[in-house]
Amino acid sequence: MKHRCGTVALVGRPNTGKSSLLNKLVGEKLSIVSPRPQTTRHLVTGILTRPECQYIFVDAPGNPPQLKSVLHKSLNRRVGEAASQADIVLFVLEALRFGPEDKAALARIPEGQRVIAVVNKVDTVKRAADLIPFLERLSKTRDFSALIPLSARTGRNLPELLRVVAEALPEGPATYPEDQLTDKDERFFAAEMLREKLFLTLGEELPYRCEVVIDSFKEEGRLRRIEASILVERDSQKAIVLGTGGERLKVMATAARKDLERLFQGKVYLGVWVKVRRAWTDDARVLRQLGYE
Ligand SMILES: Nc1nc2c(ncn2[C@@H]2O[C@H](COP(=O)(O)OP(=O)(O)OP(=O)(O)O)[C@@H](O)[C@H]2O)c(=O)[nH]1
Ligand SMILES: [Mg+2]
Repeated sequence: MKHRCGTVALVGRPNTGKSSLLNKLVGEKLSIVSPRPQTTRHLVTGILTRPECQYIFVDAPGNPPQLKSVLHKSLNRRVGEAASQADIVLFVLEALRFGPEDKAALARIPEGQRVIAVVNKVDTVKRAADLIPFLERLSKTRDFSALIPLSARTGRNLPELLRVVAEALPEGPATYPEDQLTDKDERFFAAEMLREKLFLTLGEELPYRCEVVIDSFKEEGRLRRIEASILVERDSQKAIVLGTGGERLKVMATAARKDLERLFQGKVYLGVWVKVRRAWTDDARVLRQLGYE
């Protein structure tokens, strides 16, 4: 059998489980996950190397349902790029749910691109018989290469997905060394793990008003010394992120540090500040500094 290698983009409306799926496929928590929509803001690459195939998965942000800010427009553009550049696209949706936001996300995948419908969260389906008519209706909405019901949570049917994807990838040697998991650097993960805690801890709109920047990242022997800032848009938001006596920030920073120690397999010092940066989600200059185009 010939060796295969290629890129596989994960797209879909927010909250369908794209990041969870990427993590489960590569066996490492690379992409942050939360119960809230629009958690992912970057293209996160996760590489799975098998003897016969190297899969380069690219987890994309969920297509924002409304383009309310410069940030949203930038995210949407990135999803489009990821979808058009990939060898194959996984359109991720939730079992028994195919609504207007899913349709809009599907419509943004360029015509002619090969698409597999990944029907995630089948562990939530109570009556298995309901799935068949759903898959039938779904199959009429686009010429999918395959429809695969699975669960990123339990791992059910993931081997089938890998088999079908491998068949669709071009023949060729591996692009990355076999032990490489991602193309993102440690700074990126430091910012993301902290941002995840904001999504898991803060209520309402606040996580969407926050961004994390890494001010410095130093390796001192086996210790990684990281200084980070959380950007918010208003003083009142800063007070909420800090919590009484800075207690909330401390809990979030500790949780992020533990994730990073696991990921980096070494000791981490994580110092975090909160700074007010007005209207950063609409400030093209600030967004560029943050790594969005
Ligand atoms: N029951 C169940 N829940 C799942 C499954 N996969 C993901 N979830 C949950 O769905 C929620 C959203 O998961 P994410 O992986 O962050 O979804 P996403 O598509 O990356 O979301 P965005 O980045 O916002 O577009 C989280 O609460 C996950 O735990 C699954 O297979 N079964
Ligand atoms: Mg995500």
